[in-house]
Amino acid sequence: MRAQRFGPRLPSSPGFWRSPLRGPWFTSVLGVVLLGGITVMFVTGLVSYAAYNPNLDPVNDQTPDKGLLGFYLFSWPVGPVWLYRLTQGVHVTLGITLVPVLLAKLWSVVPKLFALPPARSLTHALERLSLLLLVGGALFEFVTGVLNIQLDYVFPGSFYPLHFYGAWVFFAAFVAHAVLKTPAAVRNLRRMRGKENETAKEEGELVAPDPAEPTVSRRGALGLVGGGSLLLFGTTVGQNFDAPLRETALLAPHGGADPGSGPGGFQINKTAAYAGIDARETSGDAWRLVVAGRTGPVRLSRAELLQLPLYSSALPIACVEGWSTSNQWWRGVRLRDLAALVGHDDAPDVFVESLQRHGAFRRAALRANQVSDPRSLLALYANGEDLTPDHGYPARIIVPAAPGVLNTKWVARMTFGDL
Ligand SMILES: Nc1nc2c(c(=O)[nH]1)N[C@H]1C(S)=C(S)[C@@H](COP(=O)(O)O)O[C@H]1N2
Ligand SMILES: [Mo]
Repeated sequence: MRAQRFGPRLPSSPGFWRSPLRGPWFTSVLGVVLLGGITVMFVTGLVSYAAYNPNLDPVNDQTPDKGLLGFYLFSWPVGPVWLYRLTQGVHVTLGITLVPVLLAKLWSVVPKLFALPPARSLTHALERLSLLLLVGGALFEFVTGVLNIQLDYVFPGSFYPLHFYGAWVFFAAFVAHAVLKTPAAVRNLRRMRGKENETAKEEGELVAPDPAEPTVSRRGALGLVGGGSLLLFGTTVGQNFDAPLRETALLAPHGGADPGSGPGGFQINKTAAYAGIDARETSGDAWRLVVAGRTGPVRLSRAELLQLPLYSSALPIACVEGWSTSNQWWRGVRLRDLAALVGHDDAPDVFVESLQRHGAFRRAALRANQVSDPRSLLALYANGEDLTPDHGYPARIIVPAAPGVLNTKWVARMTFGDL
């Protein structure tokens, strides 16, 4: 009998989709949350890309063909010191928190993906094409982002271009979609306000023509989605802080290394063992820092570096993967003093290389504004003691407000100027 009323139960037939939850109100609430959330994701994502100094070719730039898409790039500032900690903490924490909302939103409109005929008109065809880019783009951005923070760079090196170009494709479709749909979403929410109860009648193509018995109210379903988001938030946000708060970040990858509780007791990204750093290369006899510039190169042992004026800075480490530490006390030689040592009285850009022979982050370039800042150090101590091997002994870079990836560990060579 049903088959007669609604035709065969294929996903393309409206009768196939029977959940009584689907309807303009449910979709509109989720849509409005995503409109705000994803806009913040896009802005903090672009900002994160700028923070890498991608115009310092070729070391930092993972997307050399970005062309016009790099129009907005600016020199990342050196303060406030927690700047990247904030922007990237928001990007990653919010991204994880929005996962249930995104999934619920996709679920709420899934009948539309199967609707036939594929296109009723040119406008309709364009709208569906933009929907495909929107849904595909959203899934692509969330999946690549989550894989990157959870599985430690499944696509080494290629994550940046994938996530960056994906973001632009997705956001173009998102803007088109938001412009087309926001008026209807606002109308739906206004119309349903107050009236939203189990008996409120909704109309529209999302509403199932042959609904099943409800097992949960729409508000209940929204509560479930919100509860899921809250749970993800609560088990993620702790990674923006040191122990013991960090222990609450059950979903954050904890890596292989426990940093312990001493002066080196803050999060470790790659250990010395992982990076292939041998204690023999970092010993007092073997290790020399090579500093090149207008004059030089100069070779300095750690003992000779300790003879130079030493300064302290309280700075955090903030990783692109979304975790960060609170301020640590670093002590070492100012980068601008090292620049002056090789003939640069006005600090220029610098190219930093580590002892590490393989791996994406063994070298990085810093901008003149980062080199000249008095808080930027080639650190020799952390929290009053020698750097630990895992935090970059004998010497590492530490720069205010910058992404962790620019804070090269186990530094072997610094080349000032002419990047
Ligand atoms: N040589 C080298 N330096 C490096 C890395 C690396 O893999 N190799 N990782 C970078 C990244 S991505 C981060 S977030 C910080 C982390 O520093 P930490 O391990 O001392 O917390 O180191 C940076 N410096
Ligand atoms: Mo990082």
